[in-house]
Amino acid sequence: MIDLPRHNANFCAEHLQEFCRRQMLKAIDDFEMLARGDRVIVAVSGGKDSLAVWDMLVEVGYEADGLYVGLGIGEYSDASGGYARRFAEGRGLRLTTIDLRDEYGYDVPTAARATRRVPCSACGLSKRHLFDRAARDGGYDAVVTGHSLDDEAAVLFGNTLRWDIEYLARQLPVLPATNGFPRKVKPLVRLTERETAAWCLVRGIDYQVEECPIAAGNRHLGYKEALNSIEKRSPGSKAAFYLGFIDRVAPLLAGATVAAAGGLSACDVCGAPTTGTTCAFCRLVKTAAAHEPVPVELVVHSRKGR
Ligand code: Q46
Ligand code: ZN
Repeated sequence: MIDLPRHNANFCAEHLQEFCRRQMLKAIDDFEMLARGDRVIVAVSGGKDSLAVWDMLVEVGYEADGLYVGLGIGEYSDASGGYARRFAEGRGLRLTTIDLRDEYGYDVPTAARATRRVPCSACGLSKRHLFDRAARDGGYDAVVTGHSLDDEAAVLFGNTLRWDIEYLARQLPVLPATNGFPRKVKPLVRLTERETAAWCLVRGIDYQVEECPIAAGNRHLGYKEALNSIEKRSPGSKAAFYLGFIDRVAPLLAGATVAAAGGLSACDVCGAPTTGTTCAFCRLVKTAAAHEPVPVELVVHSRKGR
């Protein structure tokens, strides 16, 4: 039996699966994420959320392939790739792996140091670019990510604390395809991490339990903890906060994003759409690949020292 206080219910394994599937399908329908027959590529990290969304999509009949990006974050990345591979092999699913060090000559700690970006910014830029490109090259209809209700509520909390209207306006569960960028969808926004962990448990999915060492102590985790303590006292708060925002506030912000620049052209190195001559990813690769490798410990320690 799995206890889900926000629904005031206990679920057996079978009902838990039915509940998770229903929540995912409701999100897909309500937010018009996918049409029947869409082919999707899932951004797989080896953690519970991305493996759960891949499993659920396949289970309800979508053609879903996976893409894992080896970020070079020490043992964490080595282990994460193993979980992704074993999951795909065990279920006969197609997983593509791109290793940043092998294919582009850098890793996330080195990119962070070389470009003086915070590691998550170098990491996010790399992943976004590679997922977008895989979707374009493979003719996929959408990129799927495993963002859960906890993730989205935590990001919303941070954006609200800063009243960052630009980010708030773009914090949607589905971003339509524009200017050569693929559609991006988050089918798990109605499910909590606890629920996706329960899904993995009942489905026999082994996943990376460790957090990325670079995330330790960051603001995002702090927001999650704050929301968890609110949720503990008032079950259902997280869903009310996030889904209420999407339902009632996001439509009011619809005009608040700076319209995507009209003048996009093809990157002179990789051909991806960009506002400049060379896209941000190709500029990052050039700088990071020329830098001597930086061990992850150096990046983690220097962040903690701040
Ligand atoms: S962005 Fe940052 Fe994550 Fe990349 S460096 Fe680790 S915590 S893995 S989703
Ligand atoms: Zn480029």
